[in-house]
Amino acid sequence: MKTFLHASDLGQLDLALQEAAEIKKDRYAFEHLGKHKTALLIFFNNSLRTRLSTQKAARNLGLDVVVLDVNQGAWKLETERGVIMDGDKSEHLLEAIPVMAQYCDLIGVRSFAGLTDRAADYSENVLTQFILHSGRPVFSMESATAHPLQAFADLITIEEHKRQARPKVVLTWAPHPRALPQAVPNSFAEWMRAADVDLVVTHPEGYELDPLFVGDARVEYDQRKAFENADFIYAKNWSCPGVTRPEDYGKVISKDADWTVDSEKMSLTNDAAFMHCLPVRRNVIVTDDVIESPRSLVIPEAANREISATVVMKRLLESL
Ligand code: AN0
Ligand code: CP
Repeated sequence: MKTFLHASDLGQLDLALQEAAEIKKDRYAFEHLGKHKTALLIFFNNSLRTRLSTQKAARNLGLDVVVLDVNQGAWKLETERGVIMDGDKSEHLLEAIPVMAQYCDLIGVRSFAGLTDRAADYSENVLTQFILHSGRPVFSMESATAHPLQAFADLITIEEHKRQARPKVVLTWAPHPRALPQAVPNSFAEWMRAADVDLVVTHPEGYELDPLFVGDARVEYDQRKAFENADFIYAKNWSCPGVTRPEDYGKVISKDADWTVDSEKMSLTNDAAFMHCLPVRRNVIVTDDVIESPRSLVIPEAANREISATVVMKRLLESL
């Protein structure tokens, strides 16, 4: 595996899940693979879980790790080719990427969507430049359209906690005061479609996800109806994907507090587990009692980020 962006990059998901279970039992089993090798983790945006879990995963594999916060201490980077660089940006990605590649063997990139130019975001402009110009295996640590390390961790968590062979998994939009990317729901939908689950997506009209990710998954606009008999409720806010109305791309078109996940709605489910990738705004996305309930999986889900990252970097190291 040379790049990690989509579920298909891992090949057969059941084998990847088996590998994850083995690594969880003995997370240092592949410590020899990273000897005298370095992972470079580049953050264009904030992170708590990805920053910590990916470093831990790299150490599990015996890798050295270098973390770069582009916005803290590096030169401001231009990402568009052809720009006259007489503004505040001192260096272009086209030089920075091959330079950074000199000092490492693997590269992880966090670079969120700008949420103004749909075509640029959906072409994965920044991640693609790393793939083209680094000559190194590159993995997304949440890029413009996808958060595959999160979706893989979510799948591992569902596999560990499911009570039936083919659980009903509901991806529900929830309100948020600020515009957030579509990366998490995109990847979650993509990975659930690739896995053996019954996926239902629920959101207000106008929040339709890109067909590239959501495919022909069932969409139910009535959130309460979607929750009926659910085994897993996966909450997330996302901004308008601009599928039905391109002019609304990246905007907050609803803040409807009736979409907050609360215990009354959870009571419609099949005693469903609650999931969220975190960070989460309490009493906006989900009420205190639901996130604190024994059916909340948010902490085990975050713990599995170390496991998903270990499997992914193991696969990348094996490709060197
Ligand atoms: C980001 C998002 O919604 O994509 C990161 C989630 C893992 N969330 C925020 O910016 C709050
Ligand atoms: N879930 C997740 O990716 O969290 P961070 O943004 O804190 O890394």
